Amino acid sequence: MVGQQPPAAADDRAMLARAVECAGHGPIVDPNPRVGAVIALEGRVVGEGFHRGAGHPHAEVAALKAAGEMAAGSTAYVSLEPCSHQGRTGPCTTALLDAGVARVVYAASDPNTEAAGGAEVLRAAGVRCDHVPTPEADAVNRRWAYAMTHGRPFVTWKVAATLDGRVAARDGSSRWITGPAARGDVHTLRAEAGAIVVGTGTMRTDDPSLTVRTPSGDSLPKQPLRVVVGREPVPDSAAIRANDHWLQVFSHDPFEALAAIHRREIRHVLLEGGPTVAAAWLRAGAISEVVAYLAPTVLGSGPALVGDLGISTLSDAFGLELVDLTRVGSDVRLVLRLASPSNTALAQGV
Ligand code: AOF
Ligand code: ZN
Repeated sequence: MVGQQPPAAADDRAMLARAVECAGHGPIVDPNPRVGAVIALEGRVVGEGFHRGAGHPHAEVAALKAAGEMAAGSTAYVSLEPCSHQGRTGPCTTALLDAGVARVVYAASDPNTEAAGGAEVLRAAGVRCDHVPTPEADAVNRRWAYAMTHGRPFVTWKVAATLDGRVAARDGSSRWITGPAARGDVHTLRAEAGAIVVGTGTMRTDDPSLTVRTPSGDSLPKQPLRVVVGREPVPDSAAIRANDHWLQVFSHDPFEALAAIHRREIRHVLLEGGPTVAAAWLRAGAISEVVAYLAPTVLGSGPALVGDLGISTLSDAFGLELVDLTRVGSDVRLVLRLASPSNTALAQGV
């Protein structure tokens, strides 16, 4: 009897949770999403797979390969709707049909219009296909999905300031506001980003090299693209010139920079610009997330972490939602999300 019953939803969720776990093995920095797949026959896992990045087989294909003959009559659990397009690789719908999969359960819909529609293709071919959304499946590709939906990368603004919100002293010194633990944490942030953006102002005052290092201090093999925004020339002696993986966008329009980055199939940008760039990007609604390190020091003077936003009254303050608060060494790290820019008085007013 058991085999004739439709599988319980709890089993579907457990299999999807495993598929999402598999997805997590994929690279964080990649043009493609992280996707995992589990092939189950009579409630038993007979194959698993995940996507190793653009150009590699999709998760479904990897899992089908692992399942071999056992894929016939199986249920395929995929963390993302199977693709139905010919991209760098062939359509997963075809692979699933060719393998004789009887049922497909997927968690997240595909926001990439070029690849979406796989569920309908499978149903039209007579395969039962169920959509079971889960928060975990959405979370694993949150930034990628944003980039697909908006046609530009997801932006995290990282800032380090004193307790009174200063990012530099009056004499311009700014390099070591936070302690070593927070500075190490920044490398983890950078390692998750496909590009790091700074303004020409930061370039001139801090001369950052923007290289990403592992916790042991080695340079990361796959460095993010360094992007300088603004019309000021980058000095010949600038540290950023020491490597060729950088570019300058001669514009103050955040969306021009983001378009240039998006064209390179980069989905997540870490904005490390100074107060002027931060203000421009905030006002434009280009920032989705803020990671703020606050040091237990007070300066009393020096530039604030963000420049003038054109706000004159408290009720127009730029509202952020606190999603995490962690002590990092002797500093504090806040992670904040921005409400949709269209909901803020600020974005409407500028
Ligand atoms: C993946 N991995 O496991 C699945 C994806 O250029 P392509 O051929 O690799 O296609 C990329 C698109 O395929 C991707 O943006 C997403 O919409 C869809 N599904 N992608 O990278 C996978 N299942
Ligand atoms: Zn696919």
